[in-house]
Amino acid sequence: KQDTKEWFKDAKYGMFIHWGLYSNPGGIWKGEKIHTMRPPHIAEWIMYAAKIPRAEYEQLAKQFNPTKFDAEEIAKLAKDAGMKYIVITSKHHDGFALFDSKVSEYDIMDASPFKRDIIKELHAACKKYGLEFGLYYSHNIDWHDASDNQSELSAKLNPNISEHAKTFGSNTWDPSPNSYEDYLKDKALPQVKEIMTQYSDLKLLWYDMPWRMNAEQCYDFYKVVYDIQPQVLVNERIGQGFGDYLIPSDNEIPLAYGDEQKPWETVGTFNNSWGYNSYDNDWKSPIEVLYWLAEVVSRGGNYMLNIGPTGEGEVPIESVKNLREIGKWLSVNGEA
Ligand code: FUL
Repeated sequence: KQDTKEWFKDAKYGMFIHWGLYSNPGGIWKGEKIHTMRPPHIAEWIMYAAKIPRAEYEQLAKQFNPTKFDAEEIAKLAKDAGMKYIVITSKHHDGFALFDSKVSEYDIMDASPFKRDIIKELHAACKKYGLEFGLYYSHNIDWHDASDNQSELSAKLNPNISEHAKTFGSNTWDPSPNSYEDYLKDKALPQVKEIMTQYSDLKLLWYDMPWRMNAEQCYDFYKVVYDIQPQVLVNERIGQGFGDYLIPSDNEIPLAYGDEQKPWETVGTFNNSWGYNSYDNDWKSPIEVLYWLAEVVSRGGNYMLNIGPTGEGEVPIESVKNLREIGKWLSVNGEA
């Protein structure tokens, strides 16, 4: 992994993409702005925040037809912005896969009218534009298939745990009937195996929200990556200390962080949401983004800035405009 670490330390600036079924409602459910766990409201948590039953949320797949999606345009946008890599949500907490999965029918090929492997197209576009590629995969939280994410178990381990901490992030309103262990064995691990096998030369695997996972479970997610693509760096959010690189909290510039062995990366939103939020116009200006980039990079980290395409596959115009400005500035004033 040493070579990938060297590459990563030099890369400094990347693009994060949150895109999925939640991009269609864009933060609004049945006419109401949905408030997630803390304001400002992150639109990719809509299923959780509005407690949408699984069968009802599944209907969004039938409407997911992002015909304006153009992988090359996105890769070129990242390239022109001075970015060196892209990481996209192959599956977020809602459980829907943007890639061709044989393990689950809840994926872009079987459940949506779009029937184009988004990950494959973006992977190819990144290769074309000389960008490196990585994938986000929500291994623990899966509101569609992961039962209740071990909330009973965590209560047993820690009887004093608050109700909020016990269930936070779990589907308690309409949990899948299978067990959490079955979900890991039959969906999550096999899907990670699929993405590792289907997309070659990956650089990064971005896990998330490992709460309540034990060491054995986390180790399995490290191993499945290492066995197929040993060069891939796995992020800290795999859980239980198995990560190859560290991630501070979302949108955080840490004071002292990382070391020789473990580089780090701050992930940041362009407005306040990761997934497209139709009513959040609080966009970071080019100057603000450059401030974040300089603060993070001067402390030795990488900055991965997020875009959230709409349900139609368009990148919000403010992100496009600001990224282009930033790219111009970087090309004149030296790279990050
Ligand atoms: C968080 C997730 O819960 C958010 O939805 C988002 O993916 C962010 C990058 O990580 O912990």
